[in-house]
Amino acid sequence: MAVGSKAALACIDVQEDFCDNPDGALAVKGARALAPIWNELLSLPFAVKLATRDYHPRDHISFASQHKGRQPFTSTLEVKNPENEQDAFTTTLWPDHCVQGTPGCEYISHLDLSKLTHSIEKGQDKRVEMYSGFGPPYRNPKFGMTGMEEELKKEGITDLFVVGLAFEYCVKYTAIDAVACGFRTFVVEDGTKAVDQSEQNLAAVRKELQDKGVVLIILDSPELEKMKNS
Ligand code: VGL
Ligand code: ZN
Repeated sequence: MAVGSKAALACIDVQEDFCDNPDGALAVKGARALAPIWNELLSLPFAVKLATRDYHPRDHISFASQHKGRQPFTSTLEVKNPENEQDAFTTTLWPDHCVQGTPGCEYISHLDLSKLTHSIEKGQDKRVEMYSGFGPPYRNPKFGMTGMEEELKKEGITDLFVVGLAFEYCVKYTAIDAVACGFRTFVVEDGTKAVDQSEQNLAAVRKELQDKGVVLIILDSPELEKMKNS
């Protein structure tokens, strides 16, 4: 790592409902098998090791069950900024998942929780969807940010390594926001899995990340080798 840099690890939504075998409500194929990789990363000397978790109320707007005649995975919905209805984005509707107080909302038991320095909850406001650990995509005005940016900046973090679930939703939007916050941002590809694992989707997500300034690496990339030897 460059002189003067300080690195953080962000494990995104490593929760029962997003893991398979046994399958959670929104299981991502191959997710649970990544636990050794997440734990290996958690054992490295990152200055901050944070996890985020999706933490929805029962009646969250992103649940297809809340909208008559809508289907999970295929129906979409326009979600507005509660403070400016012109500021809106269209998103996919989901099966009920990560409901506060249910087992599906818990971090998976394979994750070495004792290594975490921070845990950030997101998606508690039933009116808005947020994929990024930093907050919803609204900027006009900003609404419902989680405080993750402030936490990382308070610790003097310059570089952020992102892993977790799911690649094209919460991992992607967290990484894109991290670049916008000024962090050098890496997604460790063998530490993430997508909902749609078609080669076409993966290629499109990789391209979008690279276009936005995110660096794609793997566990054996030199960026992490330096962490391992520090
Ligand atoms: C996520 C869909 C709905 C994620 C969260 O963690 O990627 N995906 N809520
Ligand atoms: Zn969610």
